[in-house]
Amino acid sequence: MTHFSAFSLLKNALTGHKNWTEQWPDAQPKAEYDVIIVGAGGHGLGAAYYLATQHGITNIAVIDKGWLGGGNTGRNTTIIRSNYLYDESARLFDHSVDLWQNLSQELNYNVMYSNRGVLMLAHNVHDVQSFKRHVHSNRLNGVDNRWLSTEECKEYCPPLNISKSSRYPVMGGALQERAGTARHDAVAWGYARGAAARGVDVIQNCAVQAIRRNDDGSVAGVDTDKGFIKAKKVAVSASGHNSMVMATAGVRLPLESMPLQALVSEPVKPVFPCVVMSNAVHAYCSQSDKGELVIGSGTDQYVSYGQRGGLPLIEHTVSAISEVFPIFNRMRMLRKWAGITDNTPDRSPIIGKTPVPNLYVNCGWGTGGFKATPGSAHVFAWTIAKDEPHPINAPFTLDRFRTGRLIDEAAAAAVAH
Ligand code: FAD
Ligand code: PYC
Repeated sequence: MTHFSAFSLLKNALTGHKNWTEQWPDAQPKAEYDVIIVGAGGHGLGAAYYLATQHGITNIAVIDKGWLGGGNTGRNTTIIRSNYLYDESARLFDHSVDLWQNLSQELNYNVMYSNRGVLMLAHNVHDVQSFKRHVHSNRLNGVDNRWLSTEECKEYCPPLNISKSSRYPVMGGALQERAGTARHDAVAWGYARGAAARGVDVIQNCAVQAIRRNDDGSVAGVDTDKGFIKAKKVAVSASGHNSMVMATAGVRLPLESMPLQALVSEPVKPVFPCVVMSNAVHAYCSQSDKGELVIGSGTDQYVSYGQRGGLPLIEHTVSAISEVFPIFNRMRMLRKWAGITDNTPDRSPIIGKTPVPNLYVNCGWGTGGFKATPGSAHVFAWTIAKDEPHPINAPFTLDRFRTGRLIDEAAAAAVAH
């Protein structure tokens, strides 16, 4: 594996970039693995990476029905933050924000993490009370978050419309300065490259059709397009399709799958220095390093596996953006897309063991799992390796929907769903 450095960049530039080696081999399945991970998104690839680097387990296959990073990891709008309300979530998401800080160095791969700050706007008294509650709760948990007045919001984000006569005037906002964005594809590629270099097989274009169980009920392996593959342990991280994959093992998940759309504008010079989210008018915006405005809002309000989404929601989103940032009124939109999000009733993920011995699941990230990729992958790897949850993911059980110990983060999820 090439080690990326200023020297290797220079050397390859001088030879016309013709001698770079492949970043990961196109692996074909072996007959048997210690661990099979279903889904080569950031969470699945990251879990394989941490299993290899932190637990010494390298006989692993990460299997994807499409190309790696082609699910929600490559479709999301890359917002990273940890300003969630409850202690359990603050620990999980802030663990991730901590890992984001040095992820490029860890992977020797530039994931372009940029802590440009995420500002969440308040437009009514309820928003003000709710965000102030989040600010206080976050600070008690050691998570940075502070309240900005309307004028301070404008100072932080100059394109913001703070006119008092607008339909939903800005009444202030909660700012997390350590929050920001990263390059989504690079996260999948960096983890894939790091895992493959340690012996992990990344197998693309191979759908898992069913999880097979032994007579004693434990996991036997997976049936795939390329035949049966035996495994001591199977871990499912197949966003959008987790309930279907897990149902083949007889495990019912409390998930509703819905399309979440996003769109980007034509590229323009740097004009938007941070990330702004407005839950009340249903829109959020940042600017990519290419110059495109990256825009989104809530999920389509119906259950679907169609990775397209409907136009009414896009129309609603751009009208909300025009309201909050009138200077973008005449921008042209270049493209839009959707991903399928798996949503739990309490809008928190499920990471842990399942009723089936040696079967693990990491799902229910809804509209907000990209930010959690390193932290979730790290604790998921621990859970798989030790057959017990890491203290950080211990509360995020499947069982909580039976016991009632829910972690209701609907407000902090911020994106309506
Ligand atoms: P994925 O990246 O979806 O990977 C799962 C993989 O499983 C896929 O590659 C899929 O092909 C594979 N798979 C499925 N079924 C099978 C099968 N039967 N066999 C083999 N493979 C299978 N989160 C944030 O934190 N911030 C954001 O700004 C943000 N914006 C978003 C915007 C949009 C438009 C969308 C759709 C999502 C957004 N999210 C955001 C959510 C975030 O993208 C996801 O929660 C996160 O990427 C999930 O990662 P993952 O690795 O679990 O899943
Ligand atoms: O979870 O912050 C988030 C988010 C932003 C856009 C989609 N999800």
